[in-house]
Amino acid sequence: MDSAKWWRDAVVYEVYVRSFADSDGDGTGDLPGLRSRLGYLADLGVDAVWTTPWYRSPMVDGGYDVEDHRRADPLFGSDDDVLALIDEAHRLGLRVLIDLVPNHTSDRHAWFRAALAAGPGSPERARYHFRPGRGAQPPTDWRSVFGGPAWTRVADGEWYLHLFAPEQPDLNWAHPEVRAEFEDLLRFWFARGVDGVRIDVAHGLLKDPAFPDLGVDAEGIVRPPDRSRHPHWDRDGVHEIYRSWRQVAGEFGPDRVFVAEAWVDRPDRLARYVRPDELHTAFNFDFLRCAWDAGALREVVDRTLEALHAVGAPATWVLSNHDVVRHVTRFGSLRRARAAVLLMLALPGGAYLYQGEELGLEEVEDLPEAVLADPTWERSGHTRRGRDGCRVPLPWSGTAPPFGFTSGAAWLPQPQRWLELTAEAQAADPDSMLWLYRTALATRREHPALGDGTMTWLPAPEDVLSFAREPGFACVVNLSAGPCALPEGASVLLASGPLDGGRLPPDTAVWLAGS
Ligand code: TEU
Repeated sequence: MDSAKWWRDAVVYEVYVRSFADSDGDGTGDLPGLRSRLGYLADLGVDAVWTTPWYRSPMVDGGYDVEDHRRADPLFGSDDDVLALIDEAHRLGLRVLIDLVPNHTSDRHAWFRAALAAGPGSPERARYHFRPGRGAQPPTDWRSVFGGPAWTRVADGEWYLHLFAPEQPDLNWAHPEVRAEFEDLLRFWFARGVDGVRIDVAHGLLKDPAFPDLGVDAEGIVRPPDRSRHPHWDRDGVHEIYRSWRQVAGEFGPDRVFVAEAWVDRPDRLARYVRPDELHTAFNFDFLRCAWDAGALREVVDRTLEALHAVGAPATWVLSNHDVVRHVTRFGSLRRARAAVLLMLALPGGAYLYQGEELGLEEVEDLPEAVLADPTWERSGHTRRGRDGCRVPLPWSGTAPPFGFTSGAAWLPQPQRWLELTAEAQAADPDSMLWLYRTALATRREHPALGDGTMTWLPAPEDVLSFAREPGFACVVNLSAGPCALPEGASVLLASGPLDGGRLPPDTAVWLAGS
C-alpha cells in the first residue's frame, strides 16, 4: 500500500453491509459475507472499503442508531469477525474505513436509558438535549430530517431532541464526557487497525445553546435560515471538535484518515471541514444534486476545485450512496452512468463508489410497500418511499433471486430482471459495466496524470466537456444530442461505449492519451 497521502486520490468502495453478502442464510448481509467477497473488491481495483455501521443496534435506521459503539451486532457477526475483516482486507492490500455516528445514539444506548431513568435536571440527561416544552408544544419548531417534529416528549413531561428518528436522540456536544467518549472510541478503533473513519452527519453535532426557533413564514412553513446562521447545521463550533480528532488520528501515524459526511450548501462551507489541521477529506455531494447537464456539471467541478484547492484539500467525488436514488436512475440511463464514471475518475482527487454501481444497478422503484423498512417511509406518513430502493441486496450469481446473496430470503427482494446484471454474468462480458469499472480503475492506477492534481478545460462544442490532465491525458464527455468530433491525433485509452468512426456519440465519454 503506497502510503504518501494515499487518501488524496483514493478510490473507496462503500459497502452497505446488510445488502452486500450474507454468510449465514438469515437474509441480511454480514461481516463474514463481506470478508468472503473482499477478493472481488481487490480485483475491482479499489484502494479501500468503507463499511456502514455494524455495531450493536436495534436497527431502526439500518444501524445508524448505535447502542454500543465497541461491539458488533450479532446480526452482522462477532467482535472477532470485525478484526478478521480488517486483517483480511489488509492482506489483500485494501484499507478499511468504519462509520462513526457522533450526532446521536440509539435510544437503547446505556447513556440514554440512564437519562430516561434519572429524570429532569440529572447529570445523565445533560449528555443529551432534554428541555421543557412550551405548554403542550415542543421546545422549538425544529424538524426531524425524517419528518415531523425534532422533539419527543417523555413520561415526566420533558422533551428530547432528535434530528433524525425519535429512536436516535441527539448527543450534547457541549458536554465534556461526550467529547471524551468519542476520542476514546477513535483510539479504540484505530488501535484495532482501522485506517479511517467516515463521520456521519458531521455538520450537525453542535446546537445553538439558546435553542431559537427556525421561524415560519406567513403560510406557516418553516423557513430555515442560511446554513451559516443555522441553529443546528454547520455551526462554527464543530471545527474545534475536528481539530482535536485530527490530533487523535495523528497519534496513530500519518495514514489514518477522516471523511466527513457534511451536507452544507456551498463548497466554501465544505472547505472549512478540510482545512489542514481538520479532517482530511469530505464528500463532495454536488453530483448527487446535479442534473445530467454539461453546464451544471462544469460549474460543480469549478466551484468544488476552487474552494478545496484554496485550503490545499483534495476533492472527494460521489455519484451514489445508500441515501440517494441510484445515478443510473437519476441521470436517466445506464449509458449516461457509464460516461459519468469516466468523468468522475478523470477528475482531480479521490472518489467513493457505492456498491452495485459497478454492476450498473438502477434504483428499485417498485418494491412492495409491505417490505419497505426505511424510517423515512413510516415518518413521512407513507408518502416518501424512502431509501430502500438503493439498498436492495447485490446480485452475485445465478439466474434467479436471491442471486447468490444469501442461502435464505433476502431482506429486500431483488428484481428478476437483475439476472443479466450479476457479478458473475458481467465478469464474462467485456462490454459490461463491471469491465468498464475494472478497466477504468486499472488505467487510473497506471496513468501518472490521474488522481491528485489539477485540470485544464479544453475548448469544446456546446454541451461537451473536455479537459486535460498533465502529462498527456484528456477526458471528453459528450452531453449533447449529436455526435462530436474527437481531437485529431489523440489515441483512445478507454471509452464508455462504441465510437462512431472518429466521433464521440451522445452520452459517451472517452479517455485520450497524448493530448
Ligand atoms: O445521513 C445524513 C442525512 O440523512 C442527511 O439527510 C443530512 O443530514 C440532511 O440532508 C441534512 O441536510 C446519514 C446516513 O448516511 C443516513 O443513512 C442516516 O440515516 C443518517 O445519517 C442518520 O444517522
